[in-house]
Amino acid sequence: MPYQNIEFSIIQGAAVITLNRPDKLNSFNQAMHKEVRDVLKKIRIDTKVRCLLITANGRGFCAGQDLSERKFNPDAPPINLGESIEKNYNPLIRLISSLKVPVICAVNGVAAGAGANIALACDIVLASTQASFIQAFCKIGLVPDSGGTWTLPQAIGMPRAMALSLLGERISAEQAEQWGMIWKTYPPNELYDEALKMAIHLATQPTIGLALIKKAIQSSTQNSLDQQLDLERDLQTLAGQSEDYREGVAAFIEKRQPNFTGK
Ligand code: LHQ
Repeated sequence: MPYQNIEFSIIQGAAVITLNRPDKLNSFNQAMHKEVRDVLKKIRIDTKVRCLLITANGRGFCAGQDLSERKFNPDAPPINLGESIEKNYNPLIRLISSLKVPVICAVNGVAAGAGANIALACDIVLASTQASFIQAFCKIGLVPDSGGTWTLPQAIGMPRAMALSLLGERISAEQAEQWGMIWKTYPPNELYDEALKMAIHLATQPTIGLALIKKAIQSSTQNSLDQQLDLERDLQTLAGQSEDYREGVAAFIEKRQPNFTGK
């Protein structure tokens, strides 16, 4: 199906979503939200997809909400932003974070407002050395959304999360890497190739095991050590029943490369 605001392809088991409104720094309007949601729902049930890569065209990654949709109209009642969050941003973040397959984000340029927090909702965040991150919300009187008040303190701790959110200062991708907010940076001309290579690699790995790893790591934020130990036991029980576990052990013993099928 052709899309107007994104590009979508599947390359060797890796789905690739490319935000494609470069003249607006890929900010989200209603139509783009709908297209991304639509694709994410398809990916969720497509067993051929074993990894997702999210990136964008042009010099920016995503400047958050398209503010031209939010122009103040003195004759109309104020827009209820909570409704927009409920309809668009929360489902988007829930869809991304509940995908079983690994989600890589390749941040090719500036990521501002919800754009920054959409990136942080992904499992592995890579960025161009020319990229930057801005919690821009405070500059227009808003609160960080798209999960940023949850992901950011977890990633970089309270003091940095608070200062970034209150000041709206731009931080470079290299700073974000040093702080542990993202995984790695690459020169701009290498980012996409490296991200795709990683996505295709993950698409050849034990997909059930990776899904269970995601569940374990995500659950750790709510669990005590005791609960987490129980969860690890239960997840390992499931992982041990996968065909890929058998294949992994067999390949090790036979000193050959494993051929994981994702089952
Ligand atoms: C844009 C945008 C944009 C439209 C650049 N919209 N056109 C959730 C729920 C409900 C409501 C509200 O919000 C949210 C979540 C949010 O995301 S709130 C935060 C919204 N985002 C921002 O406040 C960031 C606004 N953008 C910027 O501060 C700058 O554009 C950054 C720092 C991202 C980049 O600066 P520059 O590199 O200097 O680029 P630029 O400002 O010149 O932008 C390039 C073009 O993109 C320009 O259009 P033009 O026609 O003049 O070339 C901008 O108007 C357009 N653009 N962001 N969010």
